[in-house]
Amino acid sequence: MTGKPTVLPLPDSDLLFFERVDLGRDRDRLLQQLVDETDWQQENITLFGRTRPQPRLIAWYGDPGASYTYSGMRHDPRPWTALLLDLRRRVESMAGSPFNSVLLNYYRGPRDSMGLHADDEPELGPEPVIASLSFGEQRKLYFRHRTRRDLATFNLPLPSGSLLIMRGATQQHWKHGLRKLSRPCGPRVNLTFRQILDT
Ligand SMILES: O=C(O)CCC(=O)C(=O)O
Ligand SMILES: [Mn+2]
Repeated sequence: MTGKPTVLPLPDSDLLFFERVDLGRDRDRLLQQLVDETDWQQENITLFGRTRPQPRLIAWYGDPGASYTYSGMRHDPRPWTALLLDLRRRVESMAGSPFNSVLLNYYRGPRDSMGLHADDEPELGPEPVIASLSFGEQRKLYFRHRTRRDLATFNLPLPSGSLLIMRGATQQHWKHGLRKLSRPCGPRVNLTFRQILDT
């Protein structure tokens, strides 16, 4: 059974956290299935004029037309698989919000990571609801306020089977990221369900 969500105590945010959600099947099998069946892509990232492979693999799935522009490139989604449709339906009912796309991130080991960013692309609208489902290795998402230096960095461990819902003005005030680790760790897959507007 999915328990009650916790409201995370971060000023200028609206964050709901389910420590463990009921997905109707085993989390380890879901991780393996997502690793095996997803059409993973290796994208590049350009920072300070240097281009290198992103330190993770990604994949986009969604409704036709729910395309997304980042790093100046338009990405068209792959059609939903049966598994992703099933996860979407469950996540929509827990978040109380519809989603027309999902970004999957595959962190293969300790050196895979995501830089500090906000999900504030114009196609998500000013107050997006983003539902983030994690499987595999527990890693910490860290949050940093964009302007208030008096607020400490907030670290949120994301266990396998947890669901974090980011809503309201969260993206306007906070950035988040996932650091590399200096110890060995297993694989992790994260899915962020999103609603792309004006498709
Ligand atoms: O892997 C995570 O938990 C974070 C993913 C994320 O922030 C994103 O896909 O925008
Ligand atoms: Mn994000």
